[in-house]
Amino acid sequence: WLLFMVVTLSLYSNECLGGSCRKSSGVEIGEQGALVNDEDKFEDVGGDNLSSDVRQYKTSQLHRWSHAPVVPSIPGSPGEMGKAVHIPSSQEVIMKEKFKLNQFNLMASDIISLNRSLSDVRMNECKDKVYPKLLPSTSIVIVFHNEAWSTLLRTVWSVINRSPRELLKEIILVDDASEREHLGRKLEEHIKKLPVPVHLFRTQKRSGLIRARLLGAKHVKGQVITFLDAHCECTEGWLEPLLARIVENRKTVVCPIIDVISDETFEYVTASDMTWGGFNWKLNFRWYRVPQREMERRNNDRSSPLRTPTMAGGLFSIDKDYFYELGSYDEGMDIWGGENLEMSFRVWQCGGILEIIPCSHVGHVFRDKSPYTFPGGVSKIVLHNAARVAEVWMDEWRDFYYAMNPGARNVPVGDITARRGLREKLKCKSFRWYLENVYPESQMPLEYYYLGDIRNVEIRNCLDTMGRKSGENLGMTYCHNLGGNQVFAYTKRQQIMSDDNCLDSSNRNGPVRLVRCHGMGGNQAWLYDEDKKTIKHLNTGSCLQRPSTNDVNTPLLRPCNNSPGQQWIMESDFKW
Ligand code: UD2
Ligand code: MN
Repeated sequence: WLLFMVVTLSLYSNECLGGSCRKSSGVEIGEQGALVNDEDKFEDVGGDNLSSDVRQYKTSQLHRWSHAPVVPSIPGSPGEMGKAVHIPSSQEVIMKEKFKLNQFNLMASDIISLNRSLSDVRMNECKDKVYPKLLPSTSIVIVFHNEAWSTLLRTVWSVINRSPRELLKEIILVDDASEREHLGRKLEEHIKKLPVPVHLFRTQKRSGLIRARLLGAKHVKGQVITFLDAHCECTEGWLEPLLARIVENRKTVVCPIIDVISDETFEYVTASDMTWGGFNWKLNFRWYRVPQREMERRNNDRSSPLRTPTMAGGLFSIDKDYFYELGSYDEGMDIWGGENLEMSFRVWQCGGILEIIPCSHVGHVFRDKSPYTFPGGVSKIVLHNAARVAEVWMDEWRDFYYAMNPGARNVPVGDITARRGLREKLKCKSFRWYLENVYPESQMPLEYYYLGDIRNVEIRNCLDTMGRKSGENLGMTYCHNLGGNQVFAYTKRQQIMSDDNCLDSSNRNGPVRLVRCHGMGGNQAWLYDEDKKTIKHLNTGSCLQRPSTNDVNTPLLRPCNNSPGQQWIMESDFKW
């Protein structure tokens, strides 16, 4: 039994706004110490409660939403207007020490006020937009494990200061079994004094961000759930466009543009509006450039909603009822990872729409490393979560995941019958449909002849990316039969791909390189002759040949001569 201690704290609202007003004063402590068992922990609270449906918010009346910060910041303080903070070199040692606590510059963060100002980063078209006068209210759900005080509270304050009060139902904090003193009583006392209702719930033992979010979502009273990470800063006008879009179509799941708060200086840096979400064979979320196709669909209006194949995962709004209709989250996922792609595939395949709203900007502290523990081991947890995504949603394309991740087969996926049942119940479309209609630019080829290693007949070695990046040479080494760097797909478009790179050559006698796949043929088109076992480079007419000397392991192009050094076997020994 997983036991959760649920502590509701501090409901203080000084004003009665909007139609659905619930007056309360002072501090309300409810359900303190209540123990909720496994079974009803994740009960479906959306269900038939249609009173919260955003459909009732359809209106033609428009409104110019504006609001002043609840607590104005002090001009001239460090980091104001999102500027960088620099720590004097005399304090570098302690700065570096503190960095390790959260994997960001905690000292810089602590110097900046909790309600620092940010500049209005929106493009001009956005500043002129008007939104419906009637918008649903939202509850902000923020989960955290061992978050720093200043980043957590700055997230909260940025919500308070830059959201229209009538749209902000409450802020729900979920402490996922943190071990830091400041997140205990001190936090409980602090949130009581905040000018909007802030509730704090705690998981009794570490449950991971997915189950922590489910706990938070369960207590949501607003019509829309908005999830944020615990180290974010919302900018001017971030909320209205998200809510307005959901009112237009309640099955739209919307994300802001996620800007970058520097982990070194806490400078607020605007991100490009020309990137969208994709993923690679390892099932990592990745940003890629928005294709021309999507720009045309939007009539080249960069301020209009951008349909994205996947979302980063941390920052999005969703109609509360739709969240549950769609199967909330996979509670079989632990700690971190995978839930972002899971929800992305699920939204698209099951009839929803996933968008980035370019008029909404929220900053996030991106880190190079994870600061917290992964009980049971990082790779085991991440592979377990990803396998659940692959097994439930990706049909035969799950092979790419298993082929790319040596060892993934040995990680148990757990019971997935409920999630497969959900897919059935919602009559969700296939992954092929998703690739064809939502993400034709995907790194996962729609049609392919072969997936596996490519072995040279003469020296019995295999092509190997050696983990190198785009622009670097292809390698070759003994065949290990484990997949990973030795897995290639030979596609119907005549590419030989490894993840998002393709074999590429621009010289009839040159080395073969790995270059980001462009899908346009050209230097990336190869013809495999099953009888002759040759791999011919179409542009130059040369053949792929094993490296000529033993100390250089880069495969080359040479005039075709039918020698065994130019013969390749596309047959796999390994199982995925
Ligand atoms: C990204 C997402 C994050 C999540 C993750 C994949 C953004 C900006 N961030 O990674 O939201 O989708 O991908 O899972 O899109 N946390 C817990 N309990 C845990 C571990 C984490 O409560 O056991 C909290 C953590 O304190 C943070 C949130 O979950 O507030 C997200 O974790 P992260 O910041 O480490 O994830 P990030 O930004 O690397
Ligand atoms: Mn984060």
